[in-house]
Amino acid sequence: MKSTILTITSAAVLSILASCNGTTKTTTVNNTPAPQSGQLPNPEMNKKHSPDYQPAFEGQTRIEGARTKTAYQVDVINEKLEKPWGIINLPDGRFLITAKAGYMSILSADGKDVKKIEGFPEVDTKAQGGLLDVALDPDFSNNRMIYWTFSEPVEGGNHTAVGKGKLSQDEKRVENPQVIFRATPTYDGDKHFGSRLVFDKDGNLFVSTGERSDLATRPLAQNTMAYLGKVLKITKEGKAAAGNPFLDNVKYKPEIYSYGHRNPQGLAMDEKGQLWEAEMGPMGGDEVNLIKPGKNYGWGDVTYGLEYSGKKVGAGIQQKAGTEQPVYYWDPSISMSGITFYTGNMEEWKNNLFLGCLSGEKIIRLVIKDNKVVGEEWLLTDQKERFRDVLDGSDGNLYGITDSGKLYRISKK
Ligand SMILES: [Ca+2]
Repeated sequence: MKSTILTITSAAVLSILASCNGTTKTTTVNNTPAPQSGQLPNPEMNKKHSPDYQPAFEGQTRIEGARTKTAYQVDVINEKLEKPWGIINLPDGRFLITAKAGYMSILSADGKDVKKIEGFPEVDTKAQGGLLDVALDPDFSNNRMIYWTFSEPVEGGNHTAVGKGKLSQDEKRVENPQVIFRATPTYDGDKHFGSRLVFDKDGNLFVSTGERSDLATRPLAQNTMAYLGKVLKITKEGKAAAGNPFLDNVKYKPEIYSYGHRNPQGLAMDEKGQLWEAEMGPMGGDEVNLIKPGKNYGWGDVTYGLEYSGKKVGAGIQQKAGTEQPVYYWDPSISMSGITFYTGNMEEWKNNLFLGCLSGEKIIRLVIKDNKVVGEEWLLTDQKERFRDVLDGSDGNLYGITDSGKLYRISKK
């Protein structure tokens, strides 16, 4: 099997050792000098789409570039996955990885051994749809329950749905799969399904949903009787979680935790138990948000991005009373997907937020202090890969999966 090893030294020289048929090739692919004090993380950030838009506070965008000092190694430990979308660890350190096509795989910790799990409900795989994220029941060791999101094909189109089922003892099937939640209204589209799953400390499930992209559905992100463009909090049975902010308000669906989101493909809990979300903006305006119960995050009225045509979104508002500002935003877009906080072996990365980027083709590291971004670093830019999800591995390493089917391991050297 072909294996690729990249080494990053403390002098910030990155080299590839590609071993193929017994020959080893070493190539220096990145010797960009560390950003000087006050410099942006990357010169590409100079191409703003909306130069007139001003941040709401200092440090909300275009923060100073950061540079990792500790040496680390990058390995591709599998490169034959079929369009993976979500990755988590099983309690024994193996990986559970979703395939957009509608199944999951279990990979050994070294990435070499792959077992397929089938028996999932039908998914709509058009464009951005498919079997999407996965989460383990906090009590998985006893009940073997797994939860997943997917685009469910139904009459009239599709919607983001949450399924659950039991992993069979032989790990080949999901038993008694059930759909516990449907983010209606159904729409005949193929974009912006969200979606990520994160359990809270009480065993309830956060679910993020997209607003389905089209102008026809965009206003539903602000419609509190629709489930599109939301962060929801549900029980393991798919009901509104106790303590949700709108349980007693008939103008809101009781499962809603926050609203006004565009296409949130990133959700992660930090070490204090705070929920963070990342959502793609249109042309510019990709956001990282700190999610608070009952709050409105602005989309599709308030954004630092522009329509893909270059026109303003709506009235072209970036700040509005009654809406939450992003903790951080990007213009130009970095197009993030999955995110994770790091708790691993690289001391200087502890509690940093890592974001897998799609068209941005990199992993971004954000240094966060007192809920403000104080540094940003672009990692693996030379790989030219669309990173769909990142994982804070239970073995202390960082992992990433790509649309091209690779599983990356980033470990301390
Ligand atoms: Ca927003």
